[in-house]
Amino acid sequence: MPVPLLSSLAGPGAVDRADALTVAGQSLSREELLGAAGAVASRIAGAASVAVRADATAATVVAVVGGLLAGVPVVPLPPDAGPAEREHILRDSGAELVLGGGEDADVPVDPRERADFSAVAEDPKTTALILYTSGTTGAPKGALIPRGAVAAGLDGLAEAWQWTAEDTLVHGLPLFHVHGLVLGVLGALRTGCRLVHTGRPTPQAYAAAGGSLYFGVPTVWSRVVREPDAARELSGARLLVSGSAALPAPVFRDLERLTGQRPVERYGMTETLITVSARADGERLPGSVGLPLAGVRTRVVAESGAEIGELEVSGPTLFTGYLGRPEATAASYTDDGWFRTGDIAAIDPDGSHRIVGRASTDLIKSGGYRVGAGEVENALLDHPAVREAAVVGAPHEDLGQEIVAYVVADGVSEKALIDFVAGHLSVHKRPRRIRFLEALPRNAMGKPQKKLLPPL
Ligand code: MLC
Ligand code: AMP
Repeated sequence: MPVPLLSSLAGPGAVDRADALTVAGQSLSREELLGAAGAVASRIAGAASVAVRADATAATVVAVVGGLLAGVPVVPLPPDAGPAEREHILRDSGAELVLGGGEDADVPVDPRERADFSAVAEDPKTTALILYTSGTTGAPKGALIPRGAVAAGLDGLAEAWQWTAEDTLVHGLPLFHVHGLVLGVLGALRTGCRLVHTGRPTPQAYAAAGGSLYFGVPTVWSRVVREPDAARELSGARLLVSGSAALPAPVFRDLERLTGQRPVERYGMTETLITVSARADGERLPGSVGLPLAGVRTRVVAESGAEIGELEVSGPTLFTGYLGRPEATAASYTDDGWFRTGDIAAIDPDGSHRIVGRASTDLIKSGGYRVGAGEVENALLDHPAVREAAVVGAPHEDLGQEIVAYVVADGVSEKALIDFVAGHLSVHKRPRRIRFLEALPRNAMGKPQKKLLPPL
């Protein structure tokens, strides 16, 4: 029985090919994917949730689809997560098993296996994915993403981008976040288009892949335009899509100059999936993320007289809450039921949206990854030599923001502290630079004053 969420996988009329899906060089047809996922589903059926070691491999796609077939919520684990982050995610989610292609997995996943599995009846309210995402303080929270939100979000994007089975989607993004996993894998499986995952999102790999639809975070696009020969190879594509952080206007213009086409920018969050996007048949302007997707409503709550304010959203793509954190869930909604994004935005008279910043400086976006300052500060404080720590995002040409830590510490090197965080959390959460101080600036109450930190 086809799974409605993945309607193109085995439904009547689904067109198959040997390389329907290629991840880091390994290809599978849809039938092979369904068979291998069936073998996973039969092993995990009945589990409350399962974790998947989400490296960029075909095994990860098989494991995630296996979870969807079995109706078991999937918790993607960043493959480079250090012990602190991994243990937190496993304990907090209660995942009973870890699936993966490697030997350390409880349930080994082999894309060559085949088994029939009768998919569970589809209920749009049940959780498809539990995605761990950082807040300003503390450890990451598990956002519960229902099947219906994934389906609605992908259908909204398919309509806005004229995304069909005729497309070949190319990207090389990580498979543990909304961008790479929900859009970049489940989007291909729902629309029925061919998927080429390049392993890493390098300009050369994008140039060689010959796709019609390309996804990237701004750091990927700024690296592409720095390789003009690679960029020109994308001229024949139908749509170049940027998201997960603001696309700098110079990168937008360089992409247009080198490829002859304007990129499509879209906006979203783990908790809301993608809510706003430029359209394939609409205007594409630097700094604009376009219009709400079908069924999504947006509003900007501004102080009187101001044009910009916090963006709030509602609609069918929203999460159902943070796992085990009813207070945090309640705090993320207004009294009248709108989700507070924490992003500062403006809506122009023609309805197009501009994202102009974030309400809190303690949520950092580096290379498109969302990193909470508090989580990195806590990791630094776990080092025996560190007495105080304050973490900020500093503007950075390649990464958008780079993670910078100010620490008060005795006898420890910058490199040792960077490696310590890279080893405890995920590698991308490591500070890129450390500045040693005698003391952190504090107010009369003893609270650190990040605004008073010295320039780098
Ligand atoms: C470096 N490395 C280290 C290290 N320093 N390893 C251990 N210890 C250290 N101290 C290794 C890394 O493991 C990696 O290895 C290599 O060095 C390069 O790492 P890096 O320098 O951190 O990578 P970088 O080039 O900075 O990555 C750029 C990037 C990446 C763009 C490829 O940031 C990226 O993939 N971003 C995508 C984030 C994303 O998908 N966000 C979506 C969130 S969803 P190796 O072996 O791996 O090369 C969302 C919703 C929405 O936002 O709207 O989409
Ligand atoms: P995450 O939860 O990792 O998906 O990160 C969500 C955040 O990414 C949003 O709250 C925004 O701050 C940011 N973001 C995503 N897309 C865009 C975009 N196109 N422009 C600016 N910021 C974006």
